[in-house]
Amino acid sequence: MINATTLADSVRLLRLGDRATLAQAMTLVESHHPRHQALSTQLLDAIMPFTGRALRLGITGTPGAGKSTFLEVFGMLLIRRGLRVAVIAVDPSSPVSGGSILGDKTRMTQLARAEGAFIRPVPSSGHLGGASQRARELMLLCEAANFDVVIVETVGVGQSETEVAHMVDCFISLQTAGGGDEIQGIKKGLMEMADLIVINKDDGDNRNQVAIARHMYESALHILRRKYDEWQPRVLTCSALEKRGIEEVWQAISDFQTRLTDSGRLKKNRQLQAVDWLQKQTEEEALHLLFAHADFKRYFQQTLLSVKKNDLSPRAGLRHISEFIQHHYFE
Ligand SMILES: Nc1nc2c(ncn2[C@@H]2O[C@H](COP(=O)(O)OP(=O)(O)OP(=O)(O)O)[C@@H](O)[C@H]2O)c(=O)[nH]1
Ligand SMILES: [Mg+2]
Repeated sequence: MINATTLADSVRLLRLGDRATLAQAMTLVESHHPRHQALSTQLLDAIMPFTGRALRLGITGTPGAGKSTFLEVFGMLLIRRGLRVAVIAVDPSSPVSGGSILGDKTRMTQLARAEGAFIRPVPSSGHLGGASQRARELMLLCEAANFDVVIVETVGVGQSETEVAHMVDCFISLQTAGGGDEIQGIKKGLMEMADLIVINKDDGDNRNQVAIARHMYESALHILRRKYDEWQPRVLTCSALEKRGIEEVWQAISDFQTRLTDSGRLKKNRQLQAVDWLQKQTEEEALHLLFAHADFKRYFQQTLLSVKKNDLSPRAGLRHISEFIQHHYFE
């Protein structure tokens, strides 16, 4: 475990790309223990100058869309090109996807063993938000450890998807076709977040369905307002199983990166993301501090009860709580 005396050494090892140190650093940053907070902050401060060099990718898809299979093939393609690849899998143990960590061990075997790769599951910490917020810091650690491409993977449910979209440069939605999947996929919010839509399982009897889905996604994209003037999101198809279409996905990502780097958008996005992160964390922290006061918590619970019993309107309840906060903490 990293401690105050070994911190400098750990940072040095981390920068050399030592994977054991990276894993230890992640454990420290993930820790909720009050004793680890100061050290964790120190570590993140120390690595800050060495972050920002990697390409940050996000990938989302419903359970079973083929994320693990795709990342295995895609990751190995990057490795063969001499790039170091880190995968941060947010919330793979959620009840929805059910036990995928085991699945990943069997599906990302090659990548898991590759010299230049690092795979890290981020277990759901009770509420989805927590896990994906931490993922941002894990991503920075990977950058300091000299990874060229950092991929944050998330299951396509709930807010974790939005949060991941807001911590990466390029956000990829991995889809499947048939059985109404494309209707599911054309959820407005997701379509507007995605920079690339990749329809997987373009093989066997499925190919016709994939062609139809591709057309639907393309039509939908043309109706929607673009996220960036300089980039029209693309729809690609691939078969992770048969290892086809994967190069084309990498090519599209590279085009995206070039386009947004040239326009200066990539840099601007990262600045905005950092500020947004601080804003959200501050709000969370403020709430946390407030509820840490036993007297506030008690008053809050009492007010809830009064509202429940109809003794108080919700509006009046809010005013009482607000006055309590004003009176106790700001006067
Ligand atoms: N036919 C076909 N099957 C695929 C393809 N890619 C993945 N699969 C299969 O789809 C199933 C789910 O694949 P995974 O890679 O585990 O999917 P996932 O998105 O990681 O799923 P979760 O981890 O549960 O969210 C497996 O049985 C894969 O073999 C593909 O390109 N073609
Ligand atoms: Mg998986």
